[in-house]
Amino acid sequence: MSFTKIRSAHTLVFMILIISTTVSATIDGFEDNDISEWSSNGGNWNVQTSFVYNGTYGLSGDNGNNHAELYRDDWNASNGAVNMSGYFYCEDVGLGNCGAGSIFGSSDNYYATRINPGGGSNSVAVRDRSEGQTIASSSCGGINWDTWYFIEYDINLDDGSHDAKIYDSSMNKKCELNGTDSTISSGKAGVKTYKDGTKVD
Ligand SMILES: [Ca+2]
Ligand SMILES: [Ca+2]
Ligand SMILES: [Ca+2]
Repeated sequence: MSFTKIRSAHTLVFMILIISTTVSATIDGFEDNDISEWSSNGGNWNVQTSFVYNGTYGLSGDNGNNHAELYRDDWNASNGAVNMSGYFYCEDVGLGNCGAGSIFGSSDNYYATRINPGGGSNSVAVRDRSEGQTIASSSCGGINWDTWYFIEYDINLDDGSHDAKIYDSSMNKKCELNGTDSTISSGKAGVKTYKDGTKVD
């Protein structure tokens, strides 16, 4: 390989390192009893002690019959990988549906993967809010009320690929959803509720 080619290869590697970022959005468990590092788009978001997967504290999100989001201010990305994970739970409060899951984007233009115990075949889905588009969905072998699930949701903003894995609380993988889309170029990672009863830890 000529010196010029070696130098070009090095320049390319250097550019990839410079322009590609990774956001590791791992839910921290809320044990500091403080969500001041998060910003909400509607809804009621509270640290509480009644529905907890680990430790003393967990998060609850309610918004009547509507969607609401809670983004962490420092989980910001416009390229590279966004790796989100956490425990999610839907309390059965009698509204028929519930959405609890991970989200990336902005309040009116986002991707979300969520569990929805009342949602029939869409009990798990990856959705693009801006286009009303379902990128992938599955019954996932049944999603139950009042049960903790672990969601691992990875988006690559450079190629538009989505990979969502849903595990039961024993970390047995229930299903995996894959899809590709590239509509959204930037935003923040966070969590999502639909209706009432969403819990996160
Ligand atoms: Ca906790
Ligand atoms: Ca905190
Ligand atoms: Ca789209």
